[in-house]
Amino acid sequence: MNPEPPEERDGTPVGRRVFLGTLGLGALGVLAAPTLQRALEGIAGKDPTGLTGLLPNGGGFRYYSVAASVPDKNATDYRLSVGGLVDRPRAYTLAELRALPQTRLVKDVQCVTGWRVPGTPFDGVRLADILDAAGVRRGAKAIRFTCFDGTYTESLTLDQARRPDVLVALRMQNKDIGHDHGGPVRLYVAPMYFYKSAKWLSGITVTDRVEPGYWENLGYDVDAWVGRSNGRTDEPTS
Ligand SMILES: Nc1nc2c(c(=O)[nH]1)N[C@H]1C(S)=C(S)[C@@H](COP(=O)(O)O)O[C@H]1N2
Ligand SMILES: [Mo]
Repeated sequence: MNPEPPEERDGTPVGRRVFLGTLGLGALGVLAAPTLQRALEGIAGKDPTGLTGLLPNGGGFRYYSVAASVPDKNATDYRLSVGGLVDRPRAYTLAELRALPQTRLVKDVQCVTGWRVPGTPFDGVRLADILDAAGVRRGAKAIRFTCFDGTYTESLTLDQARRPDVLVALRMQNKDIGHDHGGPVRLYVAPMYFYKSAKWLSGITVTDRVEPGYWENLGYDVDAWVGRSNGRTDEPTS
C-alpha cells in the first residue's frame, strides 16, 4: 500500500511531444512532464475543451514509455526468450507465436493514473500455454518479464500467470500491436492495472520468488488487481 505512488511519465517522443510543441511548452522538458501529464489526464477526464481530440493517442490510450527510445523489432528480428526454472528453455519468433492457438479477450483497460478505455480487444497466446510448453520446474513460484526497451520489468506469481485472462498479446484493437503500444508483442494482464501489461516483451523467466518490477520498485502494488490495490476503487476489469 502506498498513499502517494510516483507518477508515470510520458517518455515517448510520439504524440505528447507534438502536443507540447504545439503549445510552445517543449522547453519545459522532462522535469515538467509529470505535472503536465496530470494536467492532461484531468483534461481527458472531462474534455470541456475538445483539446484531447487533437492528441494522437488512439482512442483514449496514452502512450507510455519509461525509456527515452525503444528500438523497432519486426518479424525478422523479434525474439521472445523463455527460460529460468523450466525444462525446455527456448526462443520464439513472431511467426511461431502467431502459429500457436490464439485467445481473444475484450475487456476494459484501466491505468492506475485514472484513465480507462472500455471494451478493448486483445488477441494472443495464453501465457499458461507458453509455460506448459516450457515445462515449469517444481519449486518455481513466479515470473519475471523483461522488455527490449532495456529498462522496464514486470512480475507475476505463477498462479497469476496461469490465469486464462493473461496473454502474450500479438494484437490490440483488432490490429497487430504497433510500436507505440509495445509491439510486436506485449503482455496483457486483463484483471490488473495496465502497468502489469509490459510492452516490447522480450523475456519470460521463471523464478523462485517474485521480483518487483519497474513501477513496483517505485511504490506501485505488486498484486495489482483493478479496484483492490494501489488505494483505488475502480470497477474490476476481469
Ligand atoms: N516496456 C514498458 N511497458 C509498459 C510501460 C512502460 O513504460 N514500458 N508502461 C506501463 C503503463 S504504466 C501503462 S498504463 C501501459 C500503457 O500502455 P500504452 O502505452 O499502450 O497505452 O503500459 C505499461 N507497460
Ligand atoms: Mo499506467
